[in-house]
Amino acid sequence: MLAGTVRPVTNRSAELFTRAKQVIPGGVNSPVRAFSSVGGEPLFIREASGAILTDADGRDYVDYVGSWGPMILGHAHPAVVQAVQEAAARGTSYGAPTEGEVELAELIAELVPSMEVSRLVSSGTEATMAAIRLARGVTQRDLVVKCIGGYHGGADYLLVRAGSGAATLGAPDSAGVPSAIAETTRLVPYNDLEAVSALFRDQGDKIAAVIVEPVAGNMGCVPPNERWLAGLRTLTSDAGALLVFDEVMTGFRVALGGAQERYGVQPDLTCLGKIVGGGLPVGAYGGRREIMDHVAPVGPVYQAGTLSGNPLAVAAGLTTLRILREPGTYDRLEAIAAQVEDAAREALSGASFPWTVQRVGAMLTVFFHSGSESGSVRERSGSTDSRSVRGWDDADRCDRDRFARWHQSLLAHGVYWPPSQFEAAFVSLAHDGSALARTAEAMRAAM
Ligand code: KE4
Repeated sequence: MLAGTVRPVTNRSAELFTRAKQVIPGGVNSPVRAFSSVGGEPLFIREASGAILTDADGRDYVDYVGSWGPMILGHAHPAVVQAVQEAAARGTSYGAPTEGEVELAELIAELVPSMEVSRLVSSGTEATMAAIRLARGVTQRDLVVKCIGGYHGGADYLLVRAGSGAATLGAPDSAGVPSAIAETTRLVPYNDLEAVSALFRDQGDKIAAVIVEPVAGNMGCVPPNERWLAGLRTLTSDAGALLVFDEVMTGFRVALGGAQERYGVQPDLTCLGKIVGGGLPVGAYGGRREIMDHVAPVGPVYQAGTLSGNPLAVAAGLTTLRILREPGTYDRLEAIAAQVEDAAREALSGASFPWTVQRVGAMLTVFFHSGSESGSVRERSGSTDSRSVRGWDDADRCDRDRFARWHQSLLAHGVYWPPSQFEAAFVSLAHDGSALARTAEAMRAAM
């Protein structure tokens, strides 16, 4: 049913939220879902298909959260649903190796050649935790470098000046992280190669790894400037530190081979999540054999997981990646995402307030801020934007209240945009003409 259709005034989401807050912290199982930075209360979702979510009251929305990235094929893709159903009928978990895990590791190595050897885990957080432990084990060094506004999941030493939900809540440093742990983390601004270079001059022999989102998505979508990734590659190689690409969000999203394919820079380790599980819990980390042979049971770096390589999750991930590697897929995805960007730019073109739209492939953010003079190149058109959001300092100057009002208006007009200025919106292959038309109309109405 189209958004805004007159229906009995029920508010099942509100009723469920009231109940949820009695038994779940903040009523949600992940903070950013709480809508706390955009006002109002979260919608409880009953079902989804293609690009459309249906809430507990039966209202439909064009979905740009996409489960925060995994649903690149669209929701309830028939082939994925069938694969999961067939896997479930054979048992849901064995705690023993399966053929599917071998096939998925082989496919990951084919699509992301730097991941010659990989280990499956159950979330992006586990993948980044394991990658950092591995880098520390391989280098026998302790320090980890991350970007201000970078988000890599919930590991203590990575929840320092974090983005995503931490930034959304205005709590980039989590309580409960011992100072001794936080002190092993060094912070640099995203896209600031001089800052990283100075850090390496000063402490390079103590740095185990640099972990970076090759396209930042957790301060909003911030592309790497032209020197950033190659510069990090050189600095880490020269210092004997490992370069870790956190491609949990960018993997299979900005290109079939992820950001490392798009920008032509190979890391030592890559972390995957989201799309690799097709909407079920899968993460992965991997790299060259000489590094991965340090992982137990081959080497001394321990990492384990009861549900790692779960057969249902592997079935969903395998099916998803096999569909994504079909010829022409990313051309279609680029065309769809470009239409979403164009709709936003057209709707905002007459705005009296500063704004900028930044997109890389099928992830984008509308920033309610003019950005900074940077001369950066806009990913899609190749034209030079006189202003852009280059890192956290720029993103942090966004008008959060204006974003909140814009988000609320989109929601009222049937478009479900990520409920945070510091998140990326995700486009799927299922965002068809009807969804795009509804999106353009809602964006015009939001002005
Ligand atoms: P998970 O543990 O949530 O599967 O992955 C953590 C993670 C690691 N690295 C990157 C680049 C990520 O974006 C994430 C998780 N992304 C957020 C949204 N930006 C997940 C949404 C949430 O926290 O509810």
